Amino acid sequence: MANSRYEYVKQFELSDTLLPGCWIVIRIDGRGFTRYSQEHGFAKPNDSRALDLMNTCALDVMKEIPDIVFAYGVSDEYSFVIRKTSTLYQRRASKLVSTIVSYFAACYVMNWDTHIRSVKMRYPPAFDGRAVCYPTDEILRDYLCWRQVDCHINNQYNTCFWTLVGSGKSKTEAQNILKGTLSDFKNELLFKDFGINYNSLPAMFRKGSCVYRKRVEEVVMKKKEEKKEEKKEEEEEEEEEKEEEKEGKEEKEEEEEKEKEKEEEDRKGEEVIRCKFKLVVTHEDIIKDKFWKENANILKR
Ligand code: DGT
Ligand code: MG
Ligand code: MG
Ligand code: MG
Ligand code: MG
Repeated sequence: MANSRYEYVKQFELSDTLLPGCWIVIRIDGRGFTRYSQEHGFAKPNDSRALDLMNTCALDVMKEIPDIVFAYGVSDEYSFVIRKTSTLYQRRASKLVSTIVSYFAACYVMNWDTHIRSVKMRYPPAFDGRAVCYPTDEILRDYLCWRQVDCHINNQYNTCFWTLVGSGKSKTEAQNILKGTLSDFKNELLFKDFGINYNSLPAMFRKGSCVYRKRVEEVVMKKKEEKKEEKKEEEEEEEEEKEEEKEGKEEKEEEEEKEKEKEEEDRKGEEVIRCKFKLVVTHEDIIKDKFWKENANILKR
């Protein structure tokens, strides 16, 4: 097909290819969710239904885009980590961001009713998105630490703030009480004045949410059909050998006996251990080495 005289306009499309060999993080964030949360009566400071909804959307995104190896969510945001060697959309930032952010928003609408049953969605949600490259595993981990520390700081502050407000303090009074205070003070305030042990609050609120493929070992019964296939192959091989050797009658009897044994085994089936990678949502510490040692497969990709 001949090019039209208008094709030259393509030159105006500038490249936004992300650096090769780097981790790509796409972070999305709810637009105006301060208002969105209010309008839909989300519990303060954390609404389990709203957070579960975010997690379901993140799972949907990860099922759709297998190059995402890890996701971390807190509040109205989610960070999606795309593997270093991915060539998805030729690593074009605008393609990656727009695909993930629009799919996430669509899932948010689709999944609303199953999570937030009692409230009708009043207006469509929107999310912004950005892409950032991180050149090393260490810096990627520091990025995720940054988000989890942020989760902790905000959650601790917000828990204190809304507990004070709930106890009758005005918002200004609550703000003044918490101004410039350290973590220990806040924990003590919660414990001494309100009997709340911060560490016993739900892990989802304190740690945020991680989505990744976890290696799990499963004991399964190997199917008869599969076994039969294997046996068939074995038998065929044996037969070939035997034909070459041209055996006598005695060996034929042996053969028949073996066959009987095999049939017996087929009936019983066989227990085998299989490794699977199962998509999970967890609320755990991703700052310490422990998580990355236990889930070494995540950064290997
Ligand atoms: P933005 O992102 O610049 O468009 O503005 P916002 O309003 O989305 O602000 P952002 O993203 O910095 O902060 C998230 C807001 O969403 C914050 O005001 C708290 C609210 N939010 C997030 N999760 C919950 C929740 O579970 N319950 C309630 N009540 N509010 C939440
Ligand atoms: Mg924002
Ligand atoms: Mg927001
Ligand atoms: Mg936010
Ligand atoms: Mg198209």
